[in-house]
Amino acid sequence: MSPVSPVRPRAEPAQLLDLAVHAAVQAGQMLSKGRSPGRPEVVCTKSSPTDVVTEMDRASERLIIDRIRAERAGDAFLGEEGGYLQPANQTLVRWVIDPIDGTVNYLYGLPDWAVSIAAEQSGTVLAGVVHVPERGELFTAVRGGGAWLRRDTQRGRDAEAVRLRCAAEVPIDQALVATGFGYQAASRAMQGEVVAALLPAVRDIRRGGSCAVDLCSVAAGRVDAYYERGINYWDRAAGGLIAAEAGALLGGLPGQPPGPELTIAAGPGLFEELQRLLATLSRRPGA
Ligand code: LIP
Repeated sequence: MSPVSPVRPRAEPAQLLDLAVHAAVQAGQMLSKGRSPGRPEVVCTKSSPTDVVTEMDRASERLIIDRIRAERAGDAFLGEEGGYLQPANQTLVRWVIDPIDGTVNYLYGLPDWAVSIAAEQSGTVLAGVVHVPERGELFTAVRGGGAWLRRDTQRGRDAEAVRLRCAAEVPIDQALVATGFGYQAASRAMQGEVVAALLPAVRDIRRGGSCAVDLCSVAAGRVDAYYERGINYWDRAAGGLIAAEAGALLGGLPGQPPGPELTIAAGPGLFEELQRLLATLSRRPGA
């Protein structure tokens, strides 16, 4: 007879968020202070020669995992840089970590990079934080509790949290749409064709360089929508919850959840129109 796995109680989302915030702020301080005046050393590349890993990506992921394990030894981790302990049991809490989302911005000294940490259980993200140290911004959400922004976190001040609401019912021709591009030349060529076809239909396009920051920008109404192909789960796990808790709809191709094929986030009204348009554009020959 196979052993029956013990039923674990549902983890407390507010406590998970608290731990995620502490780990993210600590990692953000290390990344900001530890950044050398020149460019950080690239230790290896992944999907293409421009898809880099710096020593700081690895140090950040190590710090976050060690910080969380010190309090929750039995949890599982999925980290962009190879974080370990895949769950044997779906009811474990799993931490989904992008130690630097927007690594190329970090490499060049541009401010839009983030530490992104989500906590999920049984496949549902319960809590998420996206910390943007160079802007002193901390975006947080727990499922069902709304999305929030606190500023000046780096300076240790307990700034008041502001509740976020995404823009709703924006007509597509008025929409400011953020997007991003993958690291492989062939997928960039396709992404270029899609964006060229979309550009005349919208207000304008933005390419910030971090999926996590883009999703928080949707949450804060700083852009009206975000879409991208080729996004990994660690890029969007925390930002996706924050956007959803701010009222955004998230999805992929029509009828699909967000995934590597397509990730879209936008307020009601715009989401449906953008999804239809992107589905048509990605069916075109060559796209
Ligand atoms: C990056 C994303 C960015 C996207 C890149 C890449 P990384 O993540 O956040 O928006 O366009 O393809 O996935 O590599 O900096 O963690």
